[in-house]
Amino acid sequence: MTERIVVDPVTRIEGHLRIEVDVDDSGVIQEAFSSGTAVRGIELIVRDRDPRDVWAYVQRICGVCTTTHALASIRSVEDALDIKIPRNAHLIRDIMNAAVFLHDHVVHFYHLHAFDWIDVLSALKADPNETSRIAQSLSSWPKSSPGYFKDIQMKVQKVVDSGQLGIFANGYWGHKAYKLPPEVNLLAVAHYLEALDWQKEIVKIHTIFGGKNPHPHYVVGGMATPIDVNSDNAIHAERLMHVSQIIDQAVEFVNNVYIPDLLAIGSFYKDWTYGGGLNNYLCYGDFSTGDIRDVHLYRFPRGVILNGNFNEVLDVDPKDPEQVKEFIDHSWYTYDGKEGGVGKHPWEGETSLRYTGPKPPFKTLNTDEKYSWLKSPRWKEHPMETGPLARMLVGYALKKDEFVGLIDDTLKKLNWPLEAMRSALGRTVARGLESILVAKWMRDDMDALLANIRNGNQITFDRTKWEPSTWPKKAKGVGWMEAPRGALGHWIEIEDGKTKNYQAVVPTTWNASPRDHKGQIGAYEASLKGTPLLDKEKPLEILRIVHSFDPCLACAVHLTDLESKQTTHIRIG
Ligand code: NFE
Ligand code: MG
Repeated sequence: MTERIVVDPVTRIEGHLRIEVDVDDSGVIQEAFSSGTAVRGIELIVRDRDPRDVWAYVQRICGVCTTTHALASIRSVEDALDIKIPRNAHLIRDIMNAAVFLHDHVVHFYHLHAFDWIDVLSALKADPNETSRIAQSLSSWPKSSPGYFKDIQMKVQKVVDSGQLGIFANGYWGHKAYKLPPEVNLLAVAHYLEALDWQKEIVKIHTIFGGKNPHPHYVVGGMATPIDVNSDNAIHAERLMHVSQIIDQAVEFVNNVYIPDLLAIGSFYKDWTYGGGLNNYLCYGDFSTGDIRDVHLYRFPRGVILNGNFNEVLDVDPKDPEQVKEFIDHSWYTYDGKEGGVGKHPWEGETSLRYTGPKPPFKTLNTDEKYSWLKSPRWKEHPMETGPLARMLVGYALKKDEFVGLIDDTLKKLNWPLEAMRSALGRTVARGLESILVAKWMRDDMDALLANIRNGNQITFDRTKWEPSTWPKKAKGVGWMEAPRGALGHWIEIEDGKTKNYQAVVPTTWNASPRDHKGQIGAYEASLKGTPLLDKEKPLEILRIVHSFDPCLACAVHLTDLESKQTTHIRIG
């Protein structure tokens, strides 16, 4: 006998995600189903628009990865039209992308994922002297006195005494799956609050280089923000120093707060190795030290690991019509008016809402048929996991020094074999480890930018191919990148200066995808199978595993219904 458990909506994510699982009598998950339940989005409304404007529309796919869709979009147009951007523009774009990574990863760890591991109410029982001792043994971060932690404890006590838990409401406090001693819970709660302050600083990099956050400005051909160290009408020396300072603070926060916390918390949970999933990993690669089209210069390397075979990293080509395809057999779409059976490469892709069968609302998902607004992207017809774990493992399998050093060192600290990385906690650890790398690269890129400027090169934009009269009649391009949640691609077809077709295949679409034409499950679904739930009424383990991917359903479902039919009804409360 199995019982169906429904978690809807999954909170502390972006967008609308529903998870259904079948558990057996002993509480072990036998089957899992992942569904994006709200339609929104963008792919259709950019049709016929000027390709130079598309970034501004598609950037609105998401307000969490606040810049990634803009960057993927301008890269797709620049690829189609063979536009080379100035070196400074490339550096600024990478610094801005690095800022998104660090912002996302820190916010995810402390504000979205932490409460799957940390019991806030237990922090009230902590001895602040002991918390202080632990904090000082972990790092040199200055806020670590007993008085500081006592104040935090009183703050939390006040919230609890008020009877309104606010940001701490509805947690599974007291759940048996929580393992941290009260003192470590208090440390983590203190850093939860500090990280709230920190995250508003790092986004200033976007406000300086892109004018605002979220949704900073980009431009096809470079960056929209001019640099002139001596002018108040451009990014001048003082602003550049401000960015530089924020980068130093970011490096410090990652190395002295985030990573020590991650490893301290991880050490209490290292035996909980559920949540692994597919064992297939996909990376497009990014953060080139040279031209963005030179894949060999990527600091996040490109490649696929299939069936956990670390001895071979397979080549990936987003332009190959046989590699990346999206299937819709279990998605509320049609292809050429049909229900599925074929996959479409994004250049031939179709976003059609003509499916007339049952859609939300529903009691439980009709999982034999269609059950999600997400399509099912596949690489050579294999389901893939994408994101921090994929990036760290592909770098490791390719024996890149930076990756091998970090992973081996961490495995030693946790007394883990490599296989243990294939877990929810491993995914969370990988996200922290890549933050160390990204923070370092951000510093290096800023130093390179400052050196260029010192040498008199302030150019950030090249208008050689700005005018559509210089473009070919027809062109196709792909903008690929690594976004915080994984491999992101935008495919554009341009004709007569207009956008003819546009498709985005997004990290969360890979990870949260439903079953495909062969019945193969997606990464979330695979990661949940086999996990025991301690309390079916409070399925903390489901949240722990699904959150380890940092879901963004806003990104994953990014189309629009032009007929404005009601497709879903959401009741809050
Ligand atoms: Ni809406 Fe996104 C990232 C992109 S999602 S957050 O990272 O691209 O899957
Ligand atoms: Mg799409």
